[in-house]
This record gives sequence, structure tokens and C-alpha cells, in this order.
Amino acid sequence: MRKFLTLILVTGPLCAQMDHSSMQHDLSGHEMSGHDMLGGMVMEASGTSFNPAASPMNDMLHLSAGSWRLMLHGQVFVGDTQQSGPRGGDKFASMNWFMGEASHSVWGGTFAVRSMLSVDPATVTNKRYPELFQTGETAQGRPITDGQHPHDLFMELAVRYTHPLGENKRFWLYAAPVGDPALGPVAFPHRVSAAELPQATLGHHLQDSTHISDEVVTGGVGWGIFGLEASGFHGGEPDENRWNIDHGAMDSYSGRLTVSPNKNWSGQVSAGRLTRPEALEPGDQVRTTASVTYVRPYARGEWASSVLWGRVHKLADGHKLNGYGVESVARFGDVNYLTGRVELVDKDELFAGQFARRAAVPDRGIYGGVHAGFEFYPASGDRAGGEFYAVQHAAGGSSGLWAASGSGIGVPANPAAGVVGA
Ligand SMILES: [Cu+2]
Repeated sequence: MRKFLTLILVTGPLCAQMDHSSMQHDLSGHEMSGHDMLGGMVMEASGTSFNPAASPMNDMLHLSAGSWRLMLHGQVFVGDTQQSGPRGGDKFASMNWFMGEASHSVWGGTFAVRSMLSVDPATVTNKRYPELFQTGETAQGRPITDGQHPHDLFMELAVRYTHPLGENKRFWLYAAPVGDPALGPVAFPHRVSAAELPQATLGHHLQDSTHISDEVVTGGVGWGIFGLEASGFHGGEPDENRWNIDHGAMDSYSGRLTVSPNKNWSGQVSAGRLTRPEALEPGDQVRTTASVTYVRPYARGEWASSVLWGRVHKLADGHKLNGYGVESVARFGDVNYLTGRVELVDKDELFAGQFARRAAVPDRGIYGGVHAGFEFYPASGDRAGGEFYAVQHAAGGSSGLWAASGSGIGVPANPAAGVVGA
């Protein structure tokens, strides 16, 4: 039994709430039924993925410039994580992203240009932050274990065109030198149910890690409550240089079926074939994911939850990894949050030699993580927060148990204190 402490991450949705009236107008002008959500601009989180229509939008900034509509959105998390011990580490870091989208009516449809940026490469030093049992991608030329890589400066650079096809139907085209193909749930940084949990899911590389891919082209059709999409993209994960835009052949493909029966629910199943996703690992992967997200608004808040599953089949040796997760965030009293996540994830590169021997020795290791946190904004507008973080694993032979507890203390000076909850 090993103990460590996590004290982490106080955040500010770096957003304002101006000009809510234009938003209201759009929402009230339409019956927000399934077909309006599918492909609808307001619902899109990253790439062409959807959060349910009932997701809170009070932290987006909507403006207009002439006949263009502008939408700005962003989040900044700053904090210190302490996961001391042989596998862990401590770090002061910031995770953040900023998104801007401009849209315009063209030929009876909507044309949109979007950019999403992150300064993670500067604010997460040495190319990783500690996260016990996390794996995926590389830092300093070696596979990352017990850590998470920062996101790229250019998370998304994309154009999209959405066009109605008569009653209840529409199609959309999306093209992005850097963007999010139709594979997986809404990526965790943008998923409504993970809105106050900046740490990556342990299942990230089994579920939604393609959210930053190169050379993405997606075509989709929406029909009633259903959306069906297909994408081509470059399968290789972003390289370690997080400041540039990578390039590669469009060598991978995916498809996704989204169902949004009403404004509260959205679910998806998707599958893709990825060519050489991991820089240091041979072989291609087939990835399959499914997820359901539910958002329930109530007076002065809402409750958002997701159930997630992702599976990677490594074609080089037939190895299969599954990751399951449940996460939830409840906002209450306008500005307070309670959030948590529980995961159970197969890992194959946590221990020396595990990757090499896994073909001969079936390793059904199960690794789980629990993230839980709370945030309160006292009347001053400062934000107090904390996170409880616990992980444990039980792997055949090399088993161990980690238990963790942490507690947060108030951290003042939310940079957006003046506008949050306005
Ligand atoms: Cu990611």
C-alpha cells in the first residue's frame, strides 16, 4: 500500500456571457429537436462531435461582426498535482484551450471556420504531467508511463459547411489540417460531463485520443435523430513537437453513428482503423468506441454524466485492450461544481518488459482510476477547489494497490472571477 497526495487544479472557464440575447434568439427560433442538433453549429464541441443540446452554454461568448457570427470559448486550469512515490511525481502545470469560430450563411447553408489553440506545450513542462497509470505517446523519445502528454498548440484548424436537405435532413462536410475525425465520444477536454476534470481519462488512447489528428476530412448526413459520418485522416499520433502542425498521408478511416433522441441525451458508436498510431509501436489498430451522455438542467445548474467504452485491437499481435469509464459533473447554485470519474482500463506498457512479453503471457491487467473533485466559488468570486484522486491496479503477478487521498484548499484569484456566473 502506497500513499500519495494530490492537490490539484483550480480552474476558470475563461469565458464571459455577453450578448446572450443572440443565442437565445437562435434557440427560441427553432424547435430544438434532434434534427436541429445534428450538425447544428452550437452543439459542436470538437470536430463534428456533439454534446447534448441541453449542455450549458453560458460560458460561451457570442458576438457578431457584420453578417458573421463569432463564438469564443475557452478554459484554463492551473494547479499543482502531487503524486509522489516511485511511479508518481509532482508538478505545477496549467492545461488550457481557447476556441474561436466564425460562421456565415452561404448558399442556404452555414460555412464555419474554427480554430482551437492550447498553450499546454509551454505550461506543461518537460512534455508531460504526472498521472498514475496513464500511458500513450512519447516524451523525450520514450513511451510515457504514469504521465500524460500536453496537447498541441494547434488543437484544431478547420472549416465546415452544413446544408439542410429538406425537412429533418442535412449534410455536412468538414476539412481540417488539424482536427477531430468521426471517431470516439466528444474528446474529454470538451465533453460536458468532464467539464471540470482537466486530467486526461486513463482510457484516452482507447477512446478519444484521435481528437488531434492530421489531414482530416469528414462527411456526414443527419436524418431526424440520427447522424452518420465517415472520415479519412492520418493515423499517426501528433509528434513530440507540440508547437508545429504535423503532416502525413490520409491513411486511416473511421465511421460514427450518433443518436440524439432529445435535448438531454446523445450517444454514439464509432469504429476506425488507424495506421501506425503510436510512434514507437509497430502495427495498426482497430478502435471501437461507444458512449452515452446525459445532461439534466435544473434550477441554477445542471448535471451531466457519461458512460464510455473504448477498445483497441492491436493488429500486430492480436492484443486487445478495453477501457471503461463513468464520469459526472453537477453544477449547483450557479457556480459550484461536484465532479467525479471512475475508470477501469487495460494497459500493456506500464511495466518494464510488459509490452514485449504480452504476446506470450496474457496480461489481463486491470487498472482503474478515480478522480473526484469539487469547486466552490465563495461570494467574493474567488474559486476554491480540490480534487481527490485515487488509482489502483491489480495485474497478474505484479500486483499492487495504490490508494490515494487528497484534499484541496481554497485557491483565490480566478482570472475570470468577474464574469463567471454572471
Ligand atoms: Cu488528447
